[in-house]
Amino acid sequence: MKITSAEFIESIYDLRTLPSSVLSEFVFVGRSNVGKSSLINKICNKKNLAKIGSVPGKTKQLNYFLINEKFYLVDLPGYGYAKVPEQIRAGWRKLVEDYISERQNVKVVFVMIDSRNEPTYLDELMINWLEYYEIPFAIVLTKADKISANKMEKQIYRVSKLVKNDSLCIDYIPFSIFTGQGKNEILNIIEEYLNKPSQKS
Ligand SMILES: Nc1nc2c(ncn2[C@@H]2O[C@H](COP(=O)(O)OP(=O)(O)O)[C@@H](O)[C@H]2O)c(=O)[nH]1
Ligand SMILES: [Mg+2]
Repeated sequence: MKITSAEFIESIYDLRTLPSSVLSEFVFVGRSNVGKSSLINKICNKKNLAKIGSVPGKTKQLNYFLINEKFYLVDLPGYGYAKVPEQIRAGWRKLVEDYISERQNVKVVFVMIDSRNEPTYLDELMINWLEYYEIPFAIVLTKADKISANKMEKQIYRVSKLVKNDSLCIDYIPFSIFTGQGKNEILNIIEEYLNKPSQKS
């Protein structure tokens, strides 16, 4: 799969205003600062498509990017930032769970976890939701350039313990914007799932 065109379409604050669900969606989720925007820019070969390092925890919209005029990448709001008040966090949970449970055209969710950090309760909750709603997912271990291969293996083992339904977990993908590691794996998954029927349809 080669990405030949990528454009920002819109930010969604209310699920009632989502674009029509004709096109497939590939979704990126993870805590604030995990590297979601950086990954989207990297796989699209565009420096400023998604904004890097904007105030963590404050972005509660879903960002839609149209790729090759054929499918969407969806950047879900980040979660688990310590300073976010409980009320906002509850809003996040509702928005994300409603999206995950109701959206018909989601093909794969990429759950992003920092290679260096212990997975959080919200990472686990996310994986539980995906298993409950039977949505295929892949786990991306971000900032792989910051740790050794040995530590990465340990991190994958640690993260794998959150997964109960191995048949839904497509892969564990170490990823780095600096080395490009993991980029082809992600593009291959998108290519493979693009024309598969969604679990819910
Ligand atoms: N070393 C390293 N830093 C990264 C990588 N990806 C993202 N970052 C940095 O992590 C910070 C947060 O990235 P961002 O993409 O804004 O995260 P988001 O909040 O999940 O969208 C920024 O300072 C990035 O430069 C990576 O692969 N390696
Ligand atoms: Mg971001």
